[in-house]
Amino acid sequence: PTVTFSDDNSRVTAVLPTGESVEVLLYGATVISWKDAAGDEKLWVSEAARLDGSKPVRGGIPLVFPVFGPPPSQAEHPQTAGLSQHGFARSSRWEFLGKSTSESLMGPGKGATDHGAVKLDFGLSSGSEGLDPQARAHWPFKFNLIYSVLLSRESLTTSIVATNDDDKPWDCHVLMHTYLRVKDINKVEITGLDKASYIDKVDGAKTKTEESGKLTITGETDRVYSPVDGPVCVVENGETTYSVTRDNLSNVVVWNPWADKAAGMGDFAPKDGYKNMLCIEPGSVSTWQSVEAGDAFEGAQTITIHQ
Ligand code: TA6
Repeated sequence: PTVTFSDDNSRVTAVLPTGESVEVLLYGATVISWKDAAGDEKLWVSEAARLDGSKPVRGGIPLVFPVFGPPPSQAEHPQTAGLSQHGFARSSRWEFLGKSTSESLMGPGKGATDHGAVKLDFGLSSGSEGLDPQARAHWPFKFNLIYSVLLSRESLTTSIVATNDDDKPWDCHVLMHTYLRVKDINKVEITGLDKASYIDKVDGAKTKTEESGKLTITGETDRVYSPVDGPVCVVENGETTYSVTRDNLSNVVVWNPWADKAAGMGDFAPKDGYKNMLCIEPGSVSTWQSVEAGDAFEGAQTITIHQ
């Protein structure tokens, strides 16, 4: 595998010998591209996405920490009330900590057979000079985040270790806000959510149960599922194109803004782009994860592509 930095040091790209690639913006440690061996892009990034650090990226895989959604009120959750929507991880400049290739990942000698896998590590801590000022001002806890992006021939794994370096506990949400690229949202079904309960944020945040084994997207959809374990799959035209598995992340958010909300987002382009994207967002967001001093919260997703 080769790992290269852009001229302006804003992003790092890894390419496997068989052609698969991943590109990560240091701003937010945001994965902004993931291509298969044929060069087909698997993620959706808005054509109007800011990639200059002026605002979180509209697309790819923004990382949500320590709060999911709009900040709670001071009364509800004083710890995170002052933060902006989805927290500061996606709007901070992370450090590139290094790469490891398949030998070190899979054990000696295996790299040759599996045509390589490469893991990129990124770090952000309370002492980072790239930390979004909102964090220091509104979330004055000592923490250390390590975010890893592991590219293999048929999958992408993103994982986070959030360590509490303070002398008191703190709470967090963690979520990987993944924009998957789809050919036509009207031909998509999502499986693996049957019987799962969910909060329907488009319908008064009511708690409902997913009855059908196959969820279709026919309008604005914004649901926080608490599914059982097992993969959540995106099926297009009857063929599974993605399967998403989670490690220690109890929720899956399914979001598509549809036409009106897409029209209202300045950085969402083209406006009919909602037909080509579907957010499947593994996370732990329905309850606060309380991390004791010295402890860590760990969570990961693996997205497997099916040719
Ligand atoms: O993905 C679920 C969600 O919380 C939606 O409610 C919508 O707000 C989306 O995230 C995008 O949020 P953003 O802050 O990136 O515009």
